[in-house]
Amino acid sequence: IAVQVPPPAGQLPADFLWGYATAAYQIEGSPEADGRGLSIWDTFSRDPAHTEDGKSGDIATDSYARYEEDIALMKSYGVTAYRFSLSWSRIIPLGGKNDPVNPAGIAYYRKFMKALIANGIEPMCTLFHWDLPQALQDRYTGFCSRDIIEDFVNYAKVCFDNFNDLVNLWITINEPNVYALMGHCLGTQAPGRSSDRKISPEGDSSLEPLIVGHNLLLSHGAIAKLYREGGYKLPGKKLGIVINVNWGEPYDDTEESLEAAADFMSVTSEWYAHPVYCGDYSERTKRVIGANLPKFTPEEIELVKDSSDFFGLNHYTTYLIRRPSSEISGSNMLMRFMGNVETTVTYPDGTEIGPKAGLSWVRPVPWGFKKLLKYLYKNYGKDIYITENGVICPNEGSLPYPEILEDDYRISYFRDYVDQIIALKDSVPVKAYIGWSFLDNFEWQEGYTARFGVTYVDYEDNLKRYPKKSAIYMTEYMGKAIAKA
Ligand code: PNW
Repeated sequence: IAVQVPPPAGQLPADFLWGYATAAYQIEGSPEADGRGLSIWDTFSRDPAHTEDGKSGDIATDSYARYEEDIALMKSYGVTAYRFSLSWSRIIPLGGKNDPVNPAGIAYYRKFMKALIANGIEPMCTLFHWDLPQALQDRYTGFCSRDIIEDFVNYAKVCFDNFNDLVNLWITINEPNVYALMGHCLGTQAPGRSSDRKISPEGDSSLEPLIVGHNLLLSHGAIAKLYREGGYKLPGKKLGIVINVNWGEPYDDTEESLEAAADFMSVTSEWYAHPVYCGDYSERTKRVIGANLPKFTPEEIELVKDSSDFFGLNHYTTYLIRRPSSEISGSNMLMRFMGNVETTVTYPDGTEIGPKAGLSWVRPVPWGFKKLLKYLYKNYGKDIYITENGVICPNEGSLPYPEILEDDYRISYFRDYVDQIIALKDSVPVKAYIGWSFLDNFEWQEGYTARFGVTYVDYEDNLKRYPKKSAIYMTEYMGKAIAKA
């Protein structure tokens, strides 16, 4: 494929990390290999009603078996880092602190990480990217219970003891906000609990996302304490959390819309970021969520405060925010958890915020990313690691091979977003840019219908991998943008 690559707008420092991300359940397959236990995503996605194409992650991209081929391809892309997650139920099949550790799972991930390092790729390792061991969900309803904290800390300790010599960059949790809302409010993701859709037989779970969020934060704080006090935080090593933050731009310049946008930012990101960086829920989050928001004790505030060495940011898009035209009904939980606001992509004059993409919720709005980076650095003062950023081209799901490789829309998205980092390089310290995703994969409730990869995976022909045009473009663009050591 011929690709025109213009010179980047400026230089990033030589130690800037660049690469792609994936998550265990989305790529590994091999659900029974080497003594793996069941996770809530096995259970959830094996019900065909739960995914767009009725398919589960049982096969995914078969990356558990094909890791050598995948790493070779990654190396050919010139990346310097790879963000992946560990499958908790491969390491402790039943999940808990009194359950046996699985040596085969540990051996596998050690072999895998060593292969990355041997190829010059820095492992960026996430402990929990949503695939909770099913046994813990069954035992005490997973993150609904405080019992999860000790079990999660124990799992983290097993990982630190076995992999810390190979990992400099640890991530505790991927997107606690998305896990709490999708899994315990909308019910569109595992464990599929929802007050609106009543997927779970237990029925009402209206307080659940608040409790789940709280237990995710406490788990993160306890793991950070173990990491620091347990002697794992050696020079050059870091541990943090990853939060998904989209930018909320006021719909118009009325006071009402400014307040609505602030409320949106408060409950989508501040809910998690404020405790982690400042020690408690923010006053605005307390006000917007109301009396049901759990309270931290003074000891817990100390535990979660300043518990992340960096701001791990997953960012995809920007919305226009206004107050809803009509009263939000009590059952519309998501709305309430979004700060009693309405999101739209259309300005008052009818123009749209960005071109339509292949999924309804993500449109390219690079200027929103720039505003967000400034906002996050001003509020939290931490180095920022972009741990996910990506898009799907319009029609990408239905295009045949080889046309599907011509993803110019993704190229523009990546270039425009990277250019914001370059533009801010003297004012906002961004240390890494990790795109979502290394390859097309199991996109949760969308099944295999949504292709976020820079690598096309042919699900009809033995999962063969083909670099899309964006992969080729990014290799050259980032190669030029990052200064040589
Ligand atoms: C992330 N939003 O989730 C996840 O970390 C990935 O596993 C996933 O495949 C990827 O994004 C693409 O969806 C998100 O509503 C879920 O803005 C929701 C949003 C963003 C990211």
